Amino acid sequence: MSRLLSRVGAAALGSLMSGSLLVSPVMAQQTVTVGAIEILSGPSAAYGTAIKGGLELAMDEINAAGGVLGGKKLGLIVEDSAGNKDQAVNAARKLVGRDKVPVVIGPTLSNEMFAVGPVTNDRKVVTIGTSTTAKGITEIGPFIFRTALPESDVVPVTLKAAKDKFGVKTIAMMYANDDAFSKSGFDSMKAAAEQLGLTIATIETFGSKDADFSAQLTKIKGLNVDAITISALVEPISGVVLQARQLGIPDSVRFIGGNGANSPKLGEIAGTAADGLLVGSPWFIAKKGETNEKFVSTFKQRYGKDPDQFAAQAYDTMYIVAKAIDTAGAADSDKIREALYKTDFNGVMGPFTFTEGRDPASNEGVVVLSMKNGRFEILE
Ligand code: 1QQ
Repeated sequence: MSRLLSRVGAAALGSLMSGSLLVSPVMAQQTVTVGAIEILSGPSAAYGTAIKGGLELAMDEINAAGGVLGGKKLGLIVEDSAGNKDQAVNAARKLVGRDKVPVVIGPTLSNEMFAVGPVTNDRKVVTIGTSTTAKGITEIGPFIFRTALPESDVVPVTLKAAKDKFGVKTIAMMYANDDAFSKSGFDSMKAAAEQLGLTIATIETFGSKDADFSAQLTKIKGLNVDAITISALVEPISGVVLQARQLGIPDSVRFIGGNGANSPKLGEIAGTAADGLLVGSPWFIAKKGETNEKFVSTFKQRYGKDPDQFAAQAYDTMYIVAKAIDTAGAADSDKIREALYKTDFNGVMGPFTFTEGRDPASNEGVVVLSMKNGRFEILE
């Protein structure tokens, strides 16, 4: 029976690709379902929850406007990785093997993508990171794309603003040494600091699950630095920032964060202890233009809270994926790849195209945000 079914499936697929009209159970399928692997539980759940919100909002809009491929609905299965790379790989195997999704969105973390990417790339399933910013993500293979700007494109803008606007000359650097994004973001920060001629007074590491950073912070306190760079995920950053102020590192010593800090969760946990923290961002809530204003208001209406950068990137990515499927169909990965390469999309992030290396082509929209009263404000 299953053999027969798969033969029917193959025949239908063949006729689909040759463009002939054969009515079969496969053809009758009215939904094209894509997969996503996101962090929906655990300490980093704020990222994946925002991403899921952005993906689902876009999906519903796309479906309300007629769906894809002449009236098929776009569907989405979101698997929770909990920030764990083994769980993320299992989710990928399920989405690819059982659900046979034509595209995987995510996973949330670079750390997860370095485990998932080789698996999906091997299976020739197009995989698109919306938040994976470490170096080397798209080098995993030809089926791996990302809409997230790499840290190496964003961090130099942030550090330059710290130097030019606040006279930052001497810095301490901190990073989590057990997470691929955190380490890679640190490398980008260090390269940018050297390029700008900043003095690096010390480099301190910690683990993403650590709760006590007093040894590192006490040392930093004695060095009289102008700023502290930190490359980590939002939970440990919040802990570091809170403890820094408790230990008497004054507010005048700004923190400078990377993509991990670019979440409202930071303000929720650290409150005003995070005030003054600088972060570069490809998107800002008050970004002018009808597309973004509509996105922000519908997101708020639906979820009862503001979207963040992660939601915005995911929202645009769903449109980009839908367009590619609409052009290429859902059966041929190479065609989906080709269609993605031709992406020319203007969404809430602004104009978007991919480079030959499947990264975002431009970092022109990057702005620097500063925390005030636990919320991000744009730095004028
Ligand atoms: C990465 C990141 C994280 C901060 C995403 C949530 O940028 O893992 O690459």
